[in-house]
Amino acid sequence: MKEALEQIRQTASQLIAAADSEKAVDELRVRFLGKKGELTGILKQMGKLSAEERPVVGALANQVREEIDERIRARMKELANAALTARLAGETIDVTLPGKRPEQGGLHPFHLVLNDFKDIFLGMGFDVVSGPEVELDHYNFEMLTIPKTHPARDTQDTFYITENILLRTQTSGMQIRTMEKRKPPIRIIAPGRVYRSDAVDATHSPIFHQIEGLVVDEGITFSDLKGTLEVFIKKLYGPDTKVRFRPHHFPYTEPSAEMDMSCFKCGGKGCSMCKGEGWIEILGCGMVHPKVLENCGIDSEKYTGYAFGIGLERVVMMRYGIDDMRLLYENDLRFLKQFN
Ligand code: 2NM
Repeated sequence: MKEALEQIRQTASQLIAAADSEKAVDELRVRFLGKKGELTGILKQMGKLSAEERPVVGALANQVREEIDERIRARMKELANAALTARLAGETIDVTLPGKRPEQGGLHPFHLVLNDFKDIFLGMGFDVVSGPEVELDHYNFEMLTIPKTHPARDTQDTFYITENILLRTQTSGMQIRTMEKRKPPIRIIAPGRVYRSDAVDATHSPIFHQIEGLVVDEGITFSDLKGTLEVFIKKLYGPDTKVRFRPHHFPYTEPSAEMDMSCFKCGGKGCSMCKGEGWIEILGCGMVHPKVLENCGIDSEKYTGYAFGIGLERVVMMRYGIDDMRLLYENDLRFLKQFN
């Protein structure tokens, strides 16, 4: 029996050392130490031994069991370590590989131009104001003395939500609110999205952007209007740019004018950009009608003011040579990425 135990000890230690997976080691545990295992088989025959032999063989059997158990644990640990080492080697990260550059957004051409507008007017002491796109008829039309019969109120042009609520067709509601709230001197620009029921084509969109300005103080004259807007255009297009004013009509200004600038492409000689004219129409302006001032509680005997409105789309398109307005709204990244 002692020889049988020695035999088990030897076989087990050889097989355990040679086992190359945790599964194989576990199988050996069952084979040698399990309930129906080889060692248990020997112990079951202990009854046949004499009273002297029994404790000796029993002690040896325990020793062999402990030794096999110890070898199995050690081999298990070895295999687990080897597996971990292999896994870590496989998962090594090469920190010298180039990274993926994160996609970076940029400003829409509208904002590039709007930021220039803001910088120029802030530099001349103007504030920037903003307000609701869903506007009351009262602020969009009535306070500006636009009569109910005026073509601008035609439902063909204006998106009405109810009889008295509409999508603003200009930002003038903000000029009116400012005049109601603040005392002169007032110097503001109001940039924003405006709406008119136009069919979409290369130069029209039912949603577009306008920047309107307003100055009200004692002694403001048409010369102030001309000087300020000339400085503005020269800052935007360069010091050699010339301007001219043509008489026009707006219901809320008197007198009213349109301002042209010398063509930025040909300098005034005439080209395809200015259709041979040498001049490009750029904005509308005028002296705020005394009735508009009075509507807002401003004494029109003491104060005068001027106002102007300029479309953002045309300025953006001219600056970047964009020939179709729809490109500005489609948000195609291939288009937008050219500006940053
Ligand atoms: C324009 C042209 C001329 C204008 C007038 C006013 C207000 F509220 F002060 F009366 N805001 N904007 C104005 C004047 C707008 O856009 C082409």
